[in-house]
Amino acid sequence: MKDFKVLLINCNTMLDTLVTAGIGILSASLKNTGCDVRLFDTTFFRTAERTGDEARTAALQVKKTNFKEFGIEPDEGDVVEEFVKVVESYKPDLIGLSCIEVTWPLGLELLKAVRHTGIPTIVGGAYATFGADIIIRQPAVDMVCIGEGEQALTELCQKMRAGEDITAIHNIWIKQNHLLYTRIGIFTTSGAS
Ligand code: B12
Repeated sequence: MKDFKVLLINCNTMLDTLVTAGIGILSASLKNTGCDVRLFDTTFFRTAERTGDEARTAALQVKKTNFKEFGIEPDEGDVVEEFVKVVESYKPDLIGLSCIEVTWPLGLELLKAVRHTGIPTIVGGAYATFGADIIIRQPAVDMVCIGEGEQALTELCQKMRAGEDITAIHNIWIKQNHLLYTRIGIFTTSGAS
């Protein structure tokens, strides 16, 4: 499946430097099935007034950390512009956004910025799992993954690549032609597109 390209987005809060387990598992699973995978990571872009650690320091949760001492400073590039450049040069077959509720607004901004390309999008993670109905309403979102994603995403990619039906994959809600396909039924998406 090397000819099937997936761009994963680690939509992270600024300078929270832990790589999420979810992204790692998804990337490994996709690579095991032969997909070409790239990661766009928002961690090192200046996407907020203060870092997660600064917020936690203010809340007396952690001791102050000086990232500069470790040679870590936010990238000065604009996160949305850089993302558009990556999408336009890599030309993925699928864009997979991983986010939590606090990073969803940024993730949505990224997806909106590349909607003109027509590349299918899927959103997963803790927020997608319990806020799927909110996320799927966005015109820039085609699919939502509810719960574990490794099997769902690999099956989705295999089926997309083979041109097969993708409307009945476990854990995935999919919007197609104004209909929403879920495991519990098919719904009309009036108001969404
Ligand atoms: C470990 C953890 C942390 C760690 C490490 C975070 C990290 N970056 O790795 C620390 C302590 C640093 C942390 C910090 C925070 N956390 Co936290 N954390 C967790 C915890 C306990 C487990 C997450 C995890 O690794 N799960 C295991 C992986 C394998 O599962 P996963 O991430 O869900 O991914 C799977 C699926 O969701 C899906 N999936 C994920 N992404 C995608 C993308 C696509 C395209 C697809 C198809 C599928 C998919 O497939 C994956 C594999 O099956 C969860 C609670 C929970 N039980 O999930 C809270 C949780 C995610 N954290 C939460 C919060 C709020 C935070 C903080 C904002 C707290 C704070 N105020 O500082 C910060 C944010 C930091 C950040 N930038 O992410 C909330 C998010 C709630 C929400 N509304 O979205 C949770 C759900 C806890 C809760 N119940 O409130 N956290």
